[in-house]
Amino acid sequence: LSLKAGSREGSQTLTNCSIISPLGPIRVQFPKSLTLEEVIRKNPDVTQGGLYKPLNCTSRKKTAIIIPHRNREHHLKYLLYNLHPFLQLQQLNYGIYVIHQAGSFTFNRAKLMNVGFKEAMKDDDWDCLFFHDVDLIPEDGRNLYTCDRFPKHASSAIDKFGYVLPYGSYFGGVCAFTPKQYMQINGFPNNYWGWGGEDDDIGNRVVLSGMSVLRPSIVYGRYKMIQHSPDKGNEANPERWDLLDKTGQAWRQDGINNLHYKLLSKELLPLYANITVDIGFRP
Ligand code: BGN
Repeated sequence: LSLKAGSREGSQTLTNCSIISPLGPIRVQFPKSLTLEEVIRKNPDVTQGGLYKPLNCTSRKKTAIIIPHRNREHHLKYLLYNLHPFLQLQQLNYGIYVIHQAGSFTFNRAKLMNVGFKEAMKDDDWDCLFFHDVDLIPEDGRNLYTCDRFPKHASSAIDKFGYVLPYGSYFGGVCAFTPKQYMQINGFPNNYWGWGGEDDDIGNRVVLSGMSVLRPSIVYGRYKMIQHSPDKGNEANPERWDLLDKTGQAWRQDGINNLHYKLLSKELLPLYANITVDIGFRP
């Protein structure tokens, strides 16, 4: 269906987008000798900084994808290869941000997400932010990368966990917030250094701030995880149980309201905005 209200793009009047392409299961591919140049070539309508908007209609949805990253170029290439066409089929306005942690101090996934939120919101008033692990590839086009009434946990069925939730409150992998929902939970914690627990903390924040978690069905929320050995510099965090015990007291003090970082560079690459940041280290 096409809606009455059009918008002007140059001299052309465009109608609002409605999903016409049949969305469904996707055969995720990992071509052996894939190069980034090839991904660029396959996405001619993506502009500098990894931005895209539908050519023939006006999308009312604007989604930023935030990907925390360090030393996973190989995964990033396959994610971009699969994610760009996935988002284009959904006819979204979108932008992809890769937030790269500089240096070799312990990795901090949640703090990088906070940086991504801050930096993305400087560029545009995104309706929705998807916080996305670099090694997860969505397998069904009906897993819409748009926001809802409550925060969304999109990766409800990852192959590594047998395509079901590993436990009921699992909030890891891919999740989505409107800016308002993000501010309501005070963003993500800044003090989880290393692997584990930060996603549980974020899930707790959603509930503590009076919201619930929405999830796509396990038919739509399917993801393939790219196999990898544990990262150097992202060892399991021995403090995670203690931190998780304290989320109830800590979430209002630690989050987007006390975020400090040093922006080292922001480059608009053909497939994504590359943000390199010094986020410090575990005190
Ligand atoms: C959990 C981790 C999550 C991780 C999932 C799936 C913790 C906190 C202590 C209970 N949580 O156990 O961070 O995403 O496993 O791997 O370790």
